[in-house]
Amino acid sequence: MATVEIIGIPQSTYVRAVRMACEEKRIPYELAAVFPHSPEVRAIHPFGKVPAFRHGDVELCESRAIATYLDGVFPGPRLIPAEPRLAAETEQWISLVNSVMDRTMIRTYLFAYIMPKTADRSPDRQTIEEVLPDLQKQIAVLDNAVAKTGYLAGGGFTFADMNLLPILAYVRQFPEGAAAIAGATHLAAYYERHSARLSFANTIPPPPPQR
Ligand SMILES: N[C@@H](CCC(=O)N[C@@H](CS)C(=O)NCC(=O)O)C(=O)O
Repeated sequence: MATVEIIGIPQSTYVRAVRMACEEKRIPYELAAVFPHSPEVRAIHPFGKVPAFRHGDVELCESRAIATYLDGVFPGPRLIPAEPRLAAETEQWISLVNSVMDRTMIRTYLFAYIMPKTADRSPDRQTIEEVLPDLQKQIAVLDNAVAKTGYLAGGGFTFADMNLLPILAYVRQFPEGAAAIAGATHLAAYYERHSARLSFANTIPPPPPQR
């Protein structure tokens, strides 16, 4: 069978989610660690975002679409459950995380530390202070979401969890994020439990890239 290729830097949370999906389904894959907007990525993603994906003559972009393909083509545990309610709950949490929480936690909070726009490149304290109320509110929402079963959707590990865990891994590396997660007891337990999974351990990213 053709090789599965995941194209994009391993520091990307979306790349890591797709790698975790392959690991969970035991799909061998090759990682091409290239930056967004590089020619290899632009050839597949119209806006140059990572991950891009290739499997034989199938080229795809967008992590959620890639997960659908992996579920359809490869055996192993389902990333998005077939049962309608669980499928919808999985979609719901992927959508909420990608449309709201990614912006707060990664594009704003994390980037204020690792890619600050300050003149001396020190952490952007103003942005960090401004985003904190949203960050804390969203952590509380997630805490509530995992309180009952220990998963975002139903009682099993789905692509919704694979999509969230790489984000939490970054948030907890910085003091305000670490404090927010530590104070959210269900979410803290969720992170501790699922970060022990092989799919998570095998995809730990290297330090942020220097461009
Ligand atoms: N909706 C996309 C989002 C992908 C995305 O935003 N990737 C980031 C890296 S984490 C990226 O390529 N950013 C570069 C840019 O937006 O120009 C997906 O689910 O794959």
